[in-house]
Amino acid sequence: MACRPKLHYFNGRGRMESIRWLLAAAGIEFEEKFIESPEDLEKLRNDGSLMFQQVPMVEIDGMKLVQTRAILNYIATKYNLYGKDIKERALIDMYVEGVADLNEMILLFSICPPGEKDAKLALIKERTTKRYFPAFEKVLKSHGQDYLVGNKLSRADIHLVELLYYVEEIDSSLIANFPLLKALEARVSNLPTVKKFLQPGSQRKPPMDEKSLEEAKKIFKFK
Ligand SMILES: N[C@@H](CCC(=O)N[C@@H](CS)C(=O)NCC(=O)O)C(=O)O
Repeated sequence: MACRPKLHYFNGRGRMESIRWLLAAAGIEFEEKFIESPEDLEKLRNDGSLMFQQVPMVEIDGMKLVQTRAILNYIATKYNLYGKDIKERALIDMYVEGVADLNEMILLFSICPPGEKDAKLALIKERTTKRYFPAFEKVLKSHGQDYLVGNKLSRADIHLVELLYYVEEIDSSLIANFPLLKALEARVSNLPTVKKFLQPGSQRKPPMDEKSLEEAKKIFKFK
């Protein structure tokens, strides 16, 4: 039996959470080795395990993969969540990059100084309702199918649904005018693998609180 992938990161969402979502949705069990101190991170660096001295790092199929996008690309390809041909793949890439842009804004919002929060939040809300949600709603409306690409679950649906949960944590009313996104969220959330991941006690991580922000600052040395 193949070894389970081993995820190296701190015990919080950050850049690893999309990897956790993708593996979970693919029905792949994974182990986590949490970085709990600057020394833990230094040890991985000194071992030569981190090509660019950064995490996320995932041990999978005898490799130590770094760079979030590379890791996601590998998992999506391996578990057949990346379209059936290059055209589908191009669409999936385009949608995934759009999701990643808004996701990055939300990630940075969770770690930004209190004085910048209001402006960042206003921009997130504006971009969500005026740019990203209308674009994805339009895709679903244009073909009337159950999933974004090829009428088949792909990484694009999984990353988008992960994002929908984050946006709803910020303000659940933001999705109100996007019924097809709501339906996609329900459909993907009901897949047995995703349903399991959404249960309490899974490896899904909660929103960043003060304590985990302090922990992340200490480990990754940002202010
Ligand atoms: N482009 C990289 C960025 C990784 C990154 O910024 N990792 C942070 C933690 S979330 C880190 O390791 N920071 C320590 C450092 O850069 O020295 C990726 O997507 O994996």
